[in-house]
Amino acid sequence: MTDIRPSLTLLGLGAMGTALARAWLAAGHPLTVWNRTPARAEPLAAAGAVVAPSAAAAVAANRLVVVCLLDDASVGAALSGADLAGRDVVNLTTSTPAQARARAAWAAERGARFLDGGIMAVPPMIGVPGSGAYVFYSGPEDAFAAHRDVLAVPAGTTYVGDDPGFAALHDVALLSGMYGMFAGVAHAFALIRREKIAARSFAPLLSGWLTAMTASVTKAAEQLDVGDYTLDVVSNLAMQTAGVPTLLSTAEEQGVSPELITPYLKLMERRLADGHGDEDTTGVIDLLLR
Ligand code: FVH
Repeated sequence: MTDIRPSLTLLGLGAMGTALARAWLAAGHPLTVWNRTPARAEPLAAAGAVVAPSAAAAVAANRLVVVCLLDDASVGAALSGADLAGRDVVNLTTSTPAQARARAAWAAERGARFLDGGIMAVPPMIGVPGSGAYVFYSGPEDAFAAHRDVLAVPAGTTYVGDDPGFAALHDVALLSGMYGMFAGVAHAFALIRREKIAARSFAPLLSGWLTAMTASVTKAAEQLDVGDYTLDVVSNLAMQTAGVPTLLSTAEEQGVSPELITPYLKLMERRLADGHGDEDTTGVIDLLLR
């Protein structure tokens, strides 16, 4: 029987690149790989990958070239000697939106179509059905459509538009939201840390509360899109800001630095001082825009 699974090239065999490679190999895709340090390719050769002697040779092997390297500079270094004409380059290396746009223009000058990707997963989630792993893609829609099925093998795909910077922007926006949540979680655990409260008994209360509060994401979006930050407000900014001294005094009593939560609380106070006490906390977003 003829194998009709499309072949592809993968540059970069770090933790993520190796996980991607294993997923494509397991699904039966002929795969050519290259890595700056050749020893990292050996286990993949044993699993059926063709190991190219150079990045240029790997690029020459297939129309679809997936790149998963450390950063944008390493992408430039790896691809500098390759002929990209007629190639579809899919860059899963974490970049800023500006780097992705510049890299797309750079690839276009060399005759390639360019999709940028932002991976929302860690390596153990790759190629695992139901893990929740997915990748944001942006760039030319026809290029995405041409390779959607191959790209969907290691993780789900979410196309976010033809602007090549959008995948990176969505990726970094979600990660930023995550770190904001991690900051709140760290502060909450610090508050109980010196008491006779087991972290593992507190954890379900905290995660349950945070899960319930995620409804605020949808409401804030509605308020932003409508342009009315008083829309469906339940606990307005004036009411919420009245609780700031209690939050700060409790941190003081517990011997906990407020440094993680103070920036947000100060923005709430500024927005209130600007006369927006009847709004939701959504108005804080306007204070962040330079
Ligand atoms: N690992 C993760 O949890 C995250 C999940 C979300 C997405 N990220 C991004 O994926 C990119 C690759 O990450 P990684 O985990 O594979 O990273 P490393 O294991 O550190 O491997 C780095 C690879 O990059 C190669 N490399 C570095 N510098 C150069 C260069 N100047 N020229 C060519 N290749 C270079 C490195 O090669 P070597 O050190 O083995 O020779 C690895 O192949 C990344 O953007 C994450 O942000 C992963």
